[in-house]
Amino acid sequence: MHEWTSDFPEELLSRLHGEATVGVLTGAGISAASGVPTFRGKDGLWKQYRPEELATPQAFARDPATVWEWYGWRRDLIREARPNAAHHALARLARHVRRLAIITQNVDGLHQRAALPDDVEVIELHGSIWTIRCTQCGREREDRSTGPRPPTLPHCDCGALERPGVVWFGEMLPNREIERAHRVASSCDAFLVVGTSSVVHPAAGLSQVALYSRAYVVEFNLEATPASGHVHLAVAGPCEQTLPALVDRLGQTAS
Ligand code: BV8
Ligand code: ZN
Repeated sequence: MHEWTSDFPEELLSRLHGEATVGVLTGAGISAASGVPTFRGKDGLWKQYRPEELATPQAFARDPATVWEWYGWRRDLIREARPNAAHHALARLARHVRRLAIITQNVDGLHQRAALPDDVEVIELHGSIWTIRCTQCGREREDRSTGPRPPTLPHCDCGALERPGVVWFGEMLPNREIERAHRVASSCDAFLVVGTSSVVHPAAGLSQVALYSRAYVVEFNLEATPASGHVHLAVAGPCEQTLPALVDRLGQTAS
């Protein structure tokens, strides 16, 4: 069902036509070239912690200061980061097709900073690092400051401790976002899976939703993942190179 390739077969190019609806699922690999560490790559560690140990409600209940310190460290990295050629390639791809929707597991907001056309929908499955949520009353607020710094932790007007407005392991994804993501995956002509290890559910299940809904599914990654076995095509290489190459190729066929 798939072969690693460095070229783009007609079957893919023909699916990315002017009337096509395209869904894209992105993961940490699309922001790697912007200097934002991936979760499971070699640079995925922070101090002696693995993300899975920090991105949980239990870790926050046990040691909110350490979890806030990790998010403050990531905020600083992300604030300095710029969208890379992969983010910009998706913005360019939107101009070749009728509708493009981006479903991202990333909380860095880099897609929205890549000059996307207004009609491109970005669905943040796991929330945003710039949102802060009250642990009691649930009030959410945008906060782009240098972030709470231990030992002073943010508290809501109601007096309760505030947490990062993201989805942690063991937590349900927001209904609205997962329903919108399912709608995109089940109604698109082509579904691109970019820079994700496809191990975290329910996001990782979206490529199969697309497949069962007869979309042409393409994976862009450096290496094989659990999704590789069921995609139509796997494009090997750094997505900051392969995605721009795909859009350049579309430009050639369009002219
Ligand atoms: C849920 C927080 C219902 C925000 C994240 C047992 C108990 C409890 C739950 C579970 C369980 N078993 C399974 C589960 C479900 C669990 C899960 O899937 N666990 C996995 C690890 C087995 N899922 C959940 O808990 C979800 N909620 O299911 O609720 C429920 C409730 C209770 C009990 C059961 C079920 C919530 C999942 C959300 C977790 N929050 N982030 C934050 O701080 O960021 S997930 C975290 O992983 C990030 O969001 C990240 O985006 C996501 C996925 O990782 P990737 O994005 O794929 O990044 P990764 O580093 O893994 O891979 C990078 C890839 O890019 C690699 O493939 C690499 O090769 C590639 N790459 C690198 N550079 C490039 C590149 N590719 C191309 N070009 C490059 N240049
Ligand atoms: Zn509150």
